[in-house]
Amino acid sequence: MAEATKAPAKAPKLADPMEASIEVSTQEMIRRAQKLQIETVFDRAVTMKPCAIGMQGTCCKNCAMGPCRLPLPKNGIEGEDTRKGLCGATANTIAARNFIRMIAGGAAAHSDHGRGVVETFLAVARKETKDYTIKDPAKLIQIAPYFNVATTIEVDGKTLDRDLYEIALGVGEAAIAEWGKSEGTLAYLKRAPAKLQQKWEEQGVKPRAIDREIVEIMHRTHMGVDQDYKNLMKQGTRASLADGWGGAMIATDLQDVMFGSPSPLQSEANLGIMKEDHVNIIVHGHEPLLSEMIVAATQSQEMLDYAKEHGAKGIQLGGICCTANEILQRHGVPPAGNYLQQELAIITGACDAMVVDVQCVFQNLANVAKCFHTKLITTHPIAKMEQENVIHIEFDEHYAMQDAKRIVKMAIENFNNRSADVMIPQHKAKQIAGFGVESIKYHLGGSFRGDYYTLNDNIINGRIRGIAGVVGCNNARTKHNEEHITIIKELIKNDVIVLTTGCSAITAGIHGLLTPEAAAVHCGPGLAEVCETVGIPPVLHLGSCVDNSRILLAATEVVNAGGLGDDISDLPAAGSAPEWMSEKAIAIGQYFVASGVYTVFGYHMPLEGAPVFKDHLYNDMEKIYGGKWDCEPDPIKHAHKMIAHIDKKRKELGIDKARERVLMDMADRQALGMD
Ligand code: BF8
Repeated sequence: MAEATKAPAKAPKLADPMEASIEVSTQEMIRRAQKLQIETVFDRAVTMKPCAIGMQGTCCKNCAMGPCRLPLPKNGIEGEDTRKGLCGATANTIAARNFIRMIAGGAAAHSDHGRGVVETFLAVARKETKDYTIKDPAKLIQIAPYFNVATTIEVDGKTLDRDLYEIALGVGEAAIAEWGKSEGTLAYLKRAPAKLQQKWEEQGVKPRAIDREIVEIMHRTHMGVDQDYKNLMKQGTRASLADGWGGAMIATDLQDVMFGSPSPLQSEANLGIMKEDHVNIIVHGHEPLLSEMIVAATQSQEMLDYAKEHGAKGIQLGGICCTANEILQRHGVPPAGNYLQQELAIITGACDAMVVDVQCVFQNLANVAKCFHTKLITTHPIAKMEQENVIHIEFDEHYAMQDAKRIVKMAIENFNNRSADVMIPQHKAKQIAGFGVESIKYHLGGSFRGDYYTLNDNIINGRIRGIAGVVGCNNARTKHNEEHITIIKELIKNDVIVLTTGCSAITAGIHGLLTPEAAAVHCGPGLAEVCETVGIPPVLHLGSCVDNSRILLAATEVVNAGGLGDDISDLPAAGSAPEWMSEKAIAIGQYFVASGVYTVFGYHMPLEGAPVFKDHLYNDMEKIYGGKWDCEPDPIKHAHKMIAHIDKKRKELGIDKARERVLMDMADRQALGMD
């Protein structure tokens, strides 16, 4: 082509920082990236639109006769739905296959993480590693009976405590069998309310072994196997329960046993936690096995001296995604950001090393790291990157501290190689994190009964209208953080206490909602009064995404404490994942639904192309398990759908009038100038 006729090179489309995020440091870093001509996920979201048929959930690529695409006709379907793939698969079959394959992906991710935790736990029990130990023996003793492991022994007619490491070995061996045992059902199902266990039994969805349920999804969704969306969903449900009440719950518990159960502690959140005059190490991903050691290494005198020798004032450790939540809840290490801020941490120019393990890690980190001095280090044998600038240091739990020190040293030695101007956004917020089933009991428990009685009492008397779990990711197709924050604020304004995990929890921290002081500013009068009395934030950080199991157990404690029905589905409670994006979110959503929780997702659900299957999830599920799916992208409407559900449950429990009385009392008191 002659030079003159060449079309002028088009400038790439760039994200508008103000449209991309509500969060100021994120906006600042997007602007800096664009100035430096470094592409981020926010720009890619502008240039690449999602596939319209995939969005509807009705593209089948499970065999080479396809991909078969079954979009919904523009004017909907009149009469019989005649759409089918080459094999005859209906839109319902295709959407259900795709949906439960997402569950398989999510359940596999959480559960494989859990398997790694159990393997390390076994190494501890067998005393093969000296770097980890048993930090919470009480939790070990608490969970042992579920695995049929005795915690005492009889000697000469006397009952004695059994050796902790013997108990640990028994628990570890029984726990690892949960992935592949050939008989029975998962041990932790017994922790659920009896009525819920009964429902699972009747439906035939009690998971047998974790791996088996995931493999069976892959089999059933293979070309030409299960062609009944209801039957496919049964398996999806079974695999999701194998995640929530299986792999994820075991991961949480054994992490607590090895690293300590969290209790409330103070920290900070956002990119502003990075320090120009410190060596900045960012750990990112999901597994706390290595990051626990990195925390210890960065606090060692040897490493601090080494950092000073290199001219740094100290070492600042920060986290991204759920690795951040793990080390936050146990050590107070501040998160530097959530999922969509991972590239931005490097764009500060001050990230001396980013250490990643598994899940939610952008491959583009390697391209961004190339523009700076940042060492990008992969550590897990199942998660490497093809780019040449990425360093792989494989982590071995038997040499955990040695590996951690090697990584920290590498970061320190990189401190003086900073190539670009450092620009760390000066925004961070204070937060209280580290809540769990036990600490909720402690803070909100009755002084006499020592259980969830006071929490229940406050729900029954209406000061707390209900409980919401707000969890999950960010998604570059929605405005970063906006849905999370709008929904959470609307809930607490309406006296709904919020339990949060994952990136939603990091978001709440960044926006200042994880402090007791937030109650007076954002809460309705009832919730504000409770928070003030017991000194807790209105939004409780319960950890990482595998720690959603804590929410299941907290809900069960509420049921057991009495007065609010006899199943999770009776509670004035609802779940939400406002900006979800990962397959893990779908697995979590389904185990919450199958545990009786009304669960609302934001953005969209890949179901629009299969209205009958969608109706199965949005309506039939409630008749079966008491929980159901919903989707609402508008955050205010989203929150009010949850509140309407909470109010419906209050009415069913006969406690709706109590709340009216509380509010009337409040108004009366205000009128009398008593408040
Ligand atoms: O597991 S919330 S973006 S980091 S998937 Fe990923 Fe989603 Fe964040 Fe934690 Ni959970």
